[in-house]
Amino acid sequence: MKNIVKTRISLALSVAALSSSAWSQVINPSFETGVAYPNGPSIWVSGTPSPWYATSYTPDCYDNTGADGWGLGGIPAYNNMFQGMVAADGDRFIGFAAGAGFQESFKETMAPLTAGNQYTISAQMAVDDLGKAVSFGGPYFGRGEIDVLINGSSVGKFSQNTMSLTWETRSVTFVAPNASSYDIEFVAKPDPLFGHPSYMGLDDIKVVPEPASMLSLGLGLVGLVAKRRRAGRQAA
Ligand SMILES: [Ca+2]
Repeated sequence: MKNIVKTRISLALSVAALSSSAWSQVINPSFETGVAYPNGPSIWVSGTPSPWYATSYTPDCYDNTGADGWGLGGIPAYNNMFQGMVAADGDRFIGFAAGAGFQESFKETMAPLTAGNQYTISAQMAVDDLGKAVSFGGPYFGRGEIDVLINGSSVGKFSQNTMSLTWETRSVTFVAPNASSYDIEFVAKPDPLFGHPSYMGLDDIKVVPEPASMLSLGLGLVGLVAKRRRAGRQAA
């Protein structure tokens, strides 16, 4: 009897965890933990806190507190890029750019996915299109896109922002391939209409199973409980 109560409680907890919006396979999804700049903010080194790492050029870390990243004043060398931009979640976000001949990008290895299940990748995306940083690949007056890659293959793009300096939710859906591990990577792309250099912000990244996949996970748990119950009866 005790075991049945226990499994009922654990089932309830598991279902609660699955349905929570906090459920995500991404590690450090909002860039809030880890060291961004061991030697202080610099435009010459990547500001991606672990386990994130740059795969092309040097994405920038913004930290509204100014403790470890570019503060609310923005990046001085970039004419105060993202000045006054408050992180979508917590204190930090990443800014990265695409221009003539370069597309900044960064990546991490996520927690394992279930091959064949459908997942949604969502994030908060912003753009500083005020024409800054002429000397550093600018002027950035485009509204770019962000290419989303799983294990090196594009699974879709976060479409360009409709407003300046405003967080907007973007998402793409994909089916997890057969693999022993899963990398997620974001690649900055220039404005798709005009090719203008673009500098985007990204924060609050989530990779969550689609409801159909969650249902099959839930049914799996119910089956497990039934099995445990039968095993319990036989033992008793
Ligand atoms: Ca954040």
